[in-house]
Amino acid sequence: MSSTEDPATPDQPPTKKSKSDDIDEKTMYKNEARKKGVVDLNLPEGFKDLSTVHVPIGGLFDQPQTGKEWHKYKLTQEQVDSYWTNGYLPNIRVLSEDQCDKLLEDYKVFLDPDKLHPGHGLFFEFHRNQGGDPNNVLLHALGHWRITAAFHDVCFLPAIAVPSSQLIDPSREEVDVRLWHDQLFAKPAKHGGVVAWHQDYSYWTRTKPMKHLTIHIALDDQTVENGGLHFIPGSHRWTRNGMPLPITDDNFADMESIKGILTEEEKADFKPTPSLLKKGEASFHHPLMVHGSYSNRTDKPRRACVVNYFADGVISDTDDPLLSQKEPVIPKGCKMEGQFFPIVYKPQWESVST
Ligand SMILES: O=C(O)CCC(=O)C(=O)O
Repeated sequence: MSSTEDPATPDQPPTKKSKSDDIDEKTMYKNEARKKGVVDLNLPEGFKDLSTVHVPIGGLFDQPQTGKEWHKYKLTQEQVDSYWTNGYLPNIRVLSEDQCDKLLEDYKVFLDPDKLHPGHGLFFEFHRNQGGDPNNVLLHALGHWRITAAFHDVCFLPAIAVPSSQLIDPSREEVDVRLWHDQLFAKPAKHGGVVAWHQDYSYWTRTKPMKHLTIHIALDDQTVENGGLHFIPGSHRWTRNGMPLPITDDNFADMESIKGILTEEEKADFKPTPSLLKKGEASFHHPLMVHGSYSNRTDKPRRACVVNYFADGVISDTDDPLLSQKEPVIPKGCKMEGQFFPIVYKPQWESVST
């Protein structure tokens, strides 16, 4: 561990007594899918929770030292315009093959059915098979940045944090960016499951305003055959009274479920487009972008890691726990900050001249 633990991490969650003290389990877990993924395991003595460290730990990439080094990660105006027109921006190289392999070493431990990672108790959620069908397996987890150094550092990767600052605010101002959470999505060879069509912000209305963004990083080449990520271009304009589309399948298992809530016009515009990411490439997508993926029937696994960010200034819109039942609540109306929501990039870092 480096000596670079963030000295400026005063942003502790507010400590006033919250209503959550009185919430029963039924209210806390809004759906069965979340309840199934609850992780409750004691950690080995001395196991460090890496979410207390708000700078890269080192090892995965070289942290930029000058404004010029930060600048080289910026998107062109054409890329920014394309994001706002289509709702997503695919095929941006953010990791080398070697960096992906390093992450896959950690991934293999998480996928091991016979033993748990010693830090397993730090996951916010862990679903070994989200849909429950043994013929359509989808591993889905949140919180691994707390557990391994390489996944910790992905959340601070300049190649995703700098572009996010350009894309995350609908005003198109470049803004300070914070981590919301990370995710793993893995489909095993031959019997990998689907991820049903959804908009991410349908799951995130407990935070507002909507200044959020998702980065999906392929750790294996993605194809149509192995269940690569697909988008519905333009669907980031689909809302219901200013709100996202309702969630149609908590377990991500039914690709057809969204059809029941689309208008005729939306159905006509429903044109799934594969992103065909290569290993180490990422796509950036809008919080209202409808996306999903089909099953993996190939003889190789399809693994991805996802980082979700929001703009600094986003507030909590709930007195319920935000990520799991174990962390302190951020009361409704209070700023999202503290141990689990570090700053990952500030545009002012680009002004450093030496
Ligand atoms: O891995 C998948 O196919 C789905 C991932 C996803 O929902 C996302 O990247 O937001």
